Amino acid sequence: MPNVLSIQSHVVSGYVGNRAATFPMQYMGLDVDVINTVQLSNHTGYEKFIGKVFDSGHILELFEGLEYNKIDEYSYLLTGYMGNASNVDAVESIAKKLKKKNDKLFFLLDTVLGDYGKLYVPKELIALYREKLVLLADLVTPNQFEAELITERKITKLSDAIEACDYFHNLGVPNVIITSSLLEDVSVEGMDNVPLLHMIGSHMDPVSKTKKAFRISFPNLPGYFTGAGDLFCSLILSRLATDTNSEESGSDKLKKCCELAFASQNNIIEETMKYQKTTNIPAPLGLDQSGMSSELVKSFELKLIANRKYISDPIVKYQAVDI
Ligand code: PXL
Repeated sequence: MPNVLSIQSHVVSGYVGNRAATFPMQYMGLDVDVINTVQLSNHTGYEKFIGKVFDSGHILELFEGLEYNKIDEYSYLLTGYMGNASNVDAVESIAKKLKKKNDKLFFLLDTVLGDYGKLYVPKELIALYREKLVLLADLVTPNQFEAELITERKITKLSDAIEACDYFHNLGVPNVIITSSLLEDVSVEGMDNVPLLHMIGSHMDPVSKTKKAFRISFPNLPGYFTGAGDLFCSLILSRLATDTNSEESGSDKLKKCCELAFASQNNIIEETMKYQKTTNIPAPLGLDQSGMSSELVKSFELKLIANRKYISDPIVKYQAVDI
């Protein structure tokens, strides 16, 4: 039975970080152990948030307890929102130890830095991700903004997105998913009238170095669904962990798992949209939550539990196609 150590934030109310990720992985049958990097009343997009960012000493002491009791062997490590720079160092040390214990450990590094052009962590984390954690990762999942910050190049065309994936491959990361990007030169038949976003996935075989990439194009939905990225990571990890078809190549598996994980996320977001306040919804691009009332922010919280059936049984509306 695959087991996961998930190191992310905790919020009392709402669904970001471990609160968005733990339940889907458990629902998919994985054993999930949880370390919280922060404990806040709610996510940072609300008018106010109260709580603590845990220091790296606290994270390391929890892991020390696991080591002491020899309950520190995992098949998957998932990390997300770190809160501060020293937590990145703590996670680096934990990742190295876990890889030593299990050389097949799969590390999904969600490079949580910000979105829509706005950082929600201290800026020194950008270099720390680039220089430390990325080098240990088996899959990275930046959004467009995060990919641009880490690779230090703008992404406006499909070729830019592919180059960004190659940047990570060249650092030794076999799997890359740019979770959403605006690409001016990609259009899709039958979807001409809607603003599109594109998920770009790329797999490079670590031995043969052969590479295959794909995209999933989908409508840019109006709203600000904080936690959607955390949810996606838990879904793709669950799919990779439970897909037992060993006949497939790594790239076929990534593509198939991505299509299903994306569909689950998309189904849940579409259901969430039915509940959100219908007035005052910001435009889909260049969003800034500051100035939004807590009531409006709350209405974007993912309706994860009510829509749990889509975690295991998504309706696939948007296909992954080779690029
Ligand atoms: O989904 C990213 C995220 C995770 N954790 C916390 C956050 C956010 C985004 O706002 O505030 C605490």
